[in-house]
Amino acid sequence: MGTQNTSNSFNSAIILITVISQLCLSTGINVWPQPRLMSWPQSQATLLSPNFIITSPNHPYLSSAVNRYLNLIKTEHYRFQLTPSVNFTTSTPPLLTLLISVDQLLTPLHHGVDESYTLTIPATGSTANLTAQTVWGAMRGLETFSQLVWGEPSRVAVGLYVWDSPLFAHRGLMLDTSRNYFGVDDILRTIEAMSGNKMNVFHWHITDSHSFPLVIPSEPDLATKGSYGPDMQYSPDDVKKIVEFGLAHGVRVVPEIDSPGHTGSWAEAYPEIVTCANMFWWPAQNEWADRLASEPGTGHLNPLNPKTYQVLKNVIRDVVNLFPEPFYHAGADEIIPGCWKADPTIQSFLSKGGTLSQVLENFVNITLPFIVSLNRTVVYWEDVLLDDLIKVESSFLPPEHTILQTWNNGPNNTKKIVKAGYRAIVSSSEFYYLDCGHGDFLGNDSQYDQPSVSNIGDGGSWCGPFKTWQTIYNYDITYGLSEEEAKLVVGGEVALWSEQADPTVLDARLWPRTSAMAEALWSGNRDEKGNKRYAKATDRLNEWRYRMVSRGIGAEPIQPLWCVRNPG
Ligand code: CP6
Repeated sequence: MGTQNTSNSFNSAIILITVISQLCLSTGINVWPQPRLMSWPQSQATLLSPNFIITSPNHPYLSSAVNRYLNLIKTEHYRFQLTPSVNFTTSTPPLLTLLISVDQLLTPLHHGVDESYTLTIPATGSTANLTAQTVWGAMRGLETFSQLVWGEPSRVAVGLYVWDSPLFAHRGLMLDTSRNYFGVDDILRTIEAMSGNKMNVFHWHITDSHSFPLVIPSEPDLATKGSYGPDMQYSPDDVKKIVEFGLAHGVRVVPEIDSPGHTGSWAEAYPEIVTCANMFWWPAQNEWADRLASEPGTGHLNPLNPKTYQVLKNVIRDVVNLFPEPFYHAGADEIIPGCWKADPTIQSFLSKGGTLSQVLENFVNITLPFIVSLNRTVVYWEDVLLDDLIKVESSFLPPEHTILQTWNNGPNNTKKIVKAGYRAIVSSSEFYYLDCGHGDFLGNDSQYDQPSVSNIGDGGSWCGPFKTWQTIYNYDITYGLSEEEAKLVVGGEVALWSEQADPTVLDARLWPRTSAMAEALWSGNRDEKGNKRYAKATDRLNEWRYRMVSRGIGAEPIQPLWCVRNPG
């Protein structure tokens, strides 16, 4: 939240330079996401010296980023589609050095960390300067610099000034690795693409009802019995590799172990702690409330069984040890009344006057303080506050320090969350769910078959309509909020639920649509006049998509090749 406001001393400079930069935007230097402030008055470029170097303070993650970008800059030779108005000159000396300085070398990568940077590439002289408060800001600046280099031999924009800082602190991508398995290399490639888009949170929805792919050292049976197989598990070493790779790219890895719902896979090891795991609603489809997710017996942990907490606390403790990140996502989405009601111990609790809301409350009151005692900030899905199926009888509230991730009912639920005083992460399914587009998994199309099932995220359909990049780009995650309320929106996340996605389609499902959110959350989706800028962003996004492809990301095309061959 500390990154949301531009400091006052900058304001007059910003107004001045914004005026200049408006004139520059059409000159064809394409950075994605667009910096907050970029001035390039002469549209000038020079050669990048073949001996080009980057100097930086010594820091394990920054130094690895420097090496990576140096390699990229020297080998990419990306053919930028610059308009002929660029003044390419060999009379100025080639650019020889990028000098990085960082004020606070020790600041860790946490929520709200300062990611601002300033990049100056003088019109004459051979040294460019990148300054940042933190190494994480320096990484963002390195990315911008890399996008200012193109061609063979390499050219670089000069006479250029950038000041940049994100509008929203939390810019995330959620990947579900339970419905289908993704290899470690797929996850690393995704994190790499995220950092290119200046995104900073990989929300890893690790487990769900379909499979339990994470090896928990103190509960090994969960993965041995609950994963899709020995070759479809994440070992502690795999996790370490992913977490370290994230840090080297300025991307936090936030683990989610979904519970108490979405835990059918836990029953392979511990059938006694899971309710309704063998209750297949498909194709029976009795109660519409049982149809919240396409699952083979959705399975819920039984909050009234002490054994549940023995296992779950072991899981939480090990996950906290594996993931240094201070956020812990505890799930709590889509609790199905019928699933808990199927259990005899819960039935007897209810027959004595207990309520399902109390069952949930019991679960939260035991697990939440435990997670907090391990120094973690807890993130839940919005359901823990807003679910009106389970909470009909009471108004149980999660504590105020929790962060709630909204996924239903667009701006309305965001408003409910922040009005109640909670911080919100926005993943509205109508805008940010990337999985949809292939009809539902039952072989029919519920859009036509079950028009009455309308409270599911996508307006009654499991999947669809497809979210175009423009839909994603144009979404205002603080729509309808007061200024005070908007401050509680820490950012957003696109989500890829993987019922119909696996590594064969991963990159194309994610990119470049995720880039659309990345820019909207970094520098906004409007131009200087306050108009939506998606039409103007099209060519820039198209070009960024080609650059991602050249970096090994299988991003799908948004235009025919003709468009870059015939630039306007
Ligand atoms: N799995 C889990 C899911 C979904 C959610 N949680 C989901 C619900 C509706 C749609 C897409 C995905 N498959 N664990 C909701 C947070 Cl449209």
